[in-house]
Amino acid sequence: MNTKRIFSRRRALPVARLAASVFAVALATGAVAEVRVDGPWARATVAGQQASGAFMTLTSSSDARLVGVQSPAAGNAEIHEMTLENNVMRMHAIDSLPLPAGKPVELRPGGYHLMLLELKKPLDAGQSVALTLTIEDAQGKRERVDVQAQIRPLGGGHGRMH
Ligand SMILES: [Cu+2]
Repeated sequence: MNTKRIFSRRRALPVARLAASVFAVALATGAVAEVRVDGPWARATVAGQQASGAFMTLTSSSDARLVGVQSPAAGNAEIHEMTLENNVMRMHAIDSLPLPAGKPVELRPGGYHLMLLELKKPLDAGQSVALTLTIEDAQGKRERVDVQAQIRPLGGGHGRMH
């Protein structure tokens, strides 16, 4: 993930082996999935509200998975899915969200979403909130994608939990 750190750890290697490892890193970098992020937004909160949802459409150029999310605005953030249990919509944290090659995956109210928890201050409509997504490709290589999500007002009545 952090190539600088890898290089410094391997600085003691003989030159020939170092060159080989640089080549391997370059190949791996070429294989990293490119992920397009469309329409990122987060739901505004009122004072005292500890959690909110963030939504967007993710399209990866190759098979990959969303494996994590972080935000400086939140003490904790998770990937959530909604399921219907006995006619009640419930949300669960999931470890990863598959991003099949070329297929747009929609995160939206009532479906998959990013859950921002332990909010440090209210999310005010009209501003934006920074998110960092961690994407893992089919080879297990991870990359980070920075996203600015527009904060939109609370909708009337629909999906108040998010
Ligand atoms: Cu949630």
